[in-house]
Amino acid sequence: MIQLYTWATPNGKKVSIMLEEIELPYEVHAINLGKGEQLKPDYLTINPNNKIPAIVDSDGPGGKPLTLFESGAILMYLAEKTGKLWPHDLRKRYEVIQWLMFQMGGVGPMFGQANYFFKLAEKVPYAIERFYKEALRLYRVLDKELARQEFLAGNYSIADIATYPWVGRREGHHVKLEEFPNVKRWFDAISARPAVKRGMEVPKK
Ligand SMILES: N[C@@H](CCC(=O)N[C@@H](CS)C(=O)NCC(=O)O)C(=O)O
Repeated sequence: MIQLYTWATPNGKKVSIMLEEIELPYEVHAINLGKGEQLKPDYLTINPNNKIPAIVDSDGPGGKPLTLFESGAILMYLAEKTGKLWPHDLRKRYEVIQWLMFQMGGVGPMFGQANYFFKLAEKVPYAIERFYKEALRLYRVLDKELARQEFLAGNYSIADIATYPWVGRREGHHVKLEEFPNVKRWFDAISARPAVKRGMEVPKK
C-alpha cells in the first residue's frame, strides 16, 4: 500500500492523478500547508525539504519500504514500478523524461512564481513582468509541441500528468487557453479522463 502525503496544489495533484491512472491502492494523508503541518518533525522524516508531495511505499524495491519526495521522482518511480505511462523503448522514454524535466525546471517554478507575484498584495511590476513573460514563453513552447503531436512525448505519459495541474492554475498567471489552441485541445482531452477527475479531487475537502 502506498501512503500519499499531499495537499490541494498542482504538485500534489500530479501524484494523485498518477495513482488513479495506474490503479495502485493508496491512503491519503492531508498535510495542511496553511497550518504549517509540512514543518512538523514527523513529516520532516518523510520529506526533509518540508514540502508536499511525498510517498511511502511499504512494498518498495526488494520488498522493503521506500520513502520518496519530489513529484518528478515519484512519477518516475511509479511508472517504473508498474511499467505504465512511460515507454519501454529507451529513446521514447527519454523524450518523456525530457518533457518531465521541462515541467519540473520550467513550468512548475515559473508558473508558480507568476501566480505568487500576481497575487501579492504589494505589487512588484518587475517580478510580475518577468514571470508572466516567461510563463507565456513556456505556453508557446507547449503549444508548438502539441501542434506536432497529441501529447507531450507522443502518447499520454507522466510528462502530461506533471504539466496538466499547472495549466489548470492558469487563471493565477492570467493566461487564457484560447490563445494556445493546441494546449487547449490537450488540456480538454486530459480533463475528460476519469482517473484525472478522481485525482484532482484529492485530498477531499
Ligand atoms: N519540486 C517540488 C516542489 C514541491 C512544492 O513546491 N510543494 C509546495 C506545494 S505545491 C509545498 O509543499 N510548499 C510548502 C512549503 O514550501 O512550505 C516537487 O515537485 O515535489
